[in-house]
Amino acid sequence: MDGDALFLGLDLSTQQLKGIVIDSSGQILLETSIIFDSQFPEYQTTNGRHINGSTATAPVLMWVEAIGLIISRVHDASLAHRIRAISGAAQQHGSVYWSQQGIETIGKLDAQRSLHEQLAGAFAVLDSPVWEDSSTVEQCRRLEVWAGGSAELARISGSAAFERFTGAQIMKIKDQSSDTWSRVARISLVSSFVASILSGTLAPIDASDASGTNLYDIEAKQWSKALCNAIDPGLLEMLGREVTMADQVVGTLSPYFATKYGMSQCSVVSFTGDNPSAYAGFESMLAGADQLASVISLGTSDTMLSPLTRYPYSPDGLAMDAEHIDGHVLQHPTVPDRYIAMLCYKNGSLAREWVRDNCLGANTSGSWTEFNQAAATGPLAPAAYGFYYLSTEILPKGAIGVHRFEQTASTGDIVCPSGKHYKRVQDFSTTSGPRAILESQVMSMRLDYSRKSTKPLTAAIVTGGASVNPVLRQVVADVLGVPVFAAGLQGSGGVGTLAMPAYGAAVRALRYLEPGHVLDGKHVLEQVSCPDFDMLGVYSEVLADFEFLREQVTHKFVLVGR
Ligand code: XUL
Repeated sequence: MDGDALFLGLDLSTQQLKGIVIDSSGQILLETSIIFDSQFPEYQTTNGRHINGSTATAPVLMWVEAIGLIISRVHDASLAHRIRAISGAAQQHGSVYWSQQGIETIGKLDAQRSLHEQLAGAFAVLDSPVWEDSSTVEQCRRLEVWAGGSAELARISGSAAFERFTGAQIMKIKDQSSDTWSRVARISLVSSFVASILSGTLAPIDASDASGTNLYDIEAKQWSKALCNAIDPGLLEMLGREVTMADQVVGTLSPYFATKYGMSQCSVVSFTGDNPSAYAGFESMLAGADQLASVISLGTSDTMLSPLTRYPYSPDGLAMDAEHIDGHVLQHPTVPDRYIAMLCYKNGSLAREWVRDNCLGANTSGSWTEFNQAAATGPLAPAAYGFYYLSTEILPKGAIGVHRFEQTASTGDIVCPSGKHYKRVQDFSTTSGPRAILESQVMSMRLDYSRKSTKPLTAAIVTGGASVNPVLRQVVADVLGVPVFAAGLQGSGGVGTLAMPAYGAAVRALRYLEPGHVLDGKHVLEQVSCPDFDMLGVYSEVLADFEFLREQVTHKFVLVGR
């Protein structure tokens, strides 16, 4: 391989666009981030999006500006001319609505003018629905009726109807305005939208990210014609009939970027969702780890990704528990006959931050150090449990509000399966908030994993911004009862620092040009926590009570805030 060759991986997440440039040994030459709120105050986003009740959107032109800016940063670092392939990741489920003018414009952009100025009229919808949106309850119900029920929709698409999934988002756009809908020429996911801007042509959606739409027939490996047609007879064409895999090329860099930044018309390899990109990234770095470990990503949302070697909902697959179809099954991004079980929790880092800011008591500065000091105690369970659903939760579906329970002698009005009594409290009597949120978040993962997979968990690899928190890592080890690993690069300042959706994408770009290329062992997978089996014993004993209490706060829309 050309020793000069470099590879760019991007990740357009909720709050930022990240770019990582690697060489062919996997070393990082540049890591740069554009934080939407601070870089583009004119779009007035909070944490990268606009929240209006249950509606969550992001300005598509802000994303366009960010794409231009990140490539200019690679250029400013004098690396752009050496890039041979680009791939990327993006938040799952969000949708971008192209106008006919947009399709015509992206291939013939003028390198003298800015991207967003030329693409101002390129979108029929300027505020793209994003994964945090939960305003499509009604559309979800219709989709399930069309599919023949929620279990049947899960069998087809890997998931029951979820508010944030793209199918329901598209239905809402159509329901809201026939005028807007008439101007929609094509629809991209956020991942294929970024690939489209870079390649100057409408990039196909990849199968793994298509699994987050409720419209993709995972076993048939094509869009469900019946579901797409039920929404609109033109929808199949709007989505682009063909889907691709995340290791396939979807185009070459558009002349706009090549001319403006002195780049070669290098390959653009398919973009995919952030979770599948991270998952595939770990697999390619750590041969065989996929068969052993689940990947737990601790970020704006927390996700747990576990390997599946067969599609669980096929008639010859595992019996589907119709009561527990809350999680998701995704097509593996690069291996056609493999799948991923995904559990997604919306109230991840933002909820942890809320507890840090609100639950440490007076005379504290609200720092992570103080949060960790308060959290680094032994198990709080069974003495108390805390559920912090600041925005409508995905898992358990529809849960909202802050709910705290404390054990009482025998006077509490809630009697759990173990016979222990609990009462709801407005606030804990001590500063238990930090410990309670970490425990309850990870106990939820343990509970939901047991409903999704028959395989015992053997190890967890943690990634994402919050995965550097040692107390959280230890809670993961103790509640799940498995060793916890984090990945990094030698000399990069420690494990747990690898931004995997973007890094995984850079590796896919590298591997596209040199299939089977083995990264030369500079990666480290280090055990960062070891389970304490006494603590594990406590959590195992209280799991049924935890499940019972979580049931109490699901679909009960009471906000017990501070
Ligand atoms: C996954 C999900 C989130 C987003 C975050 O289903 O909705 O994890 O992908 O970017």
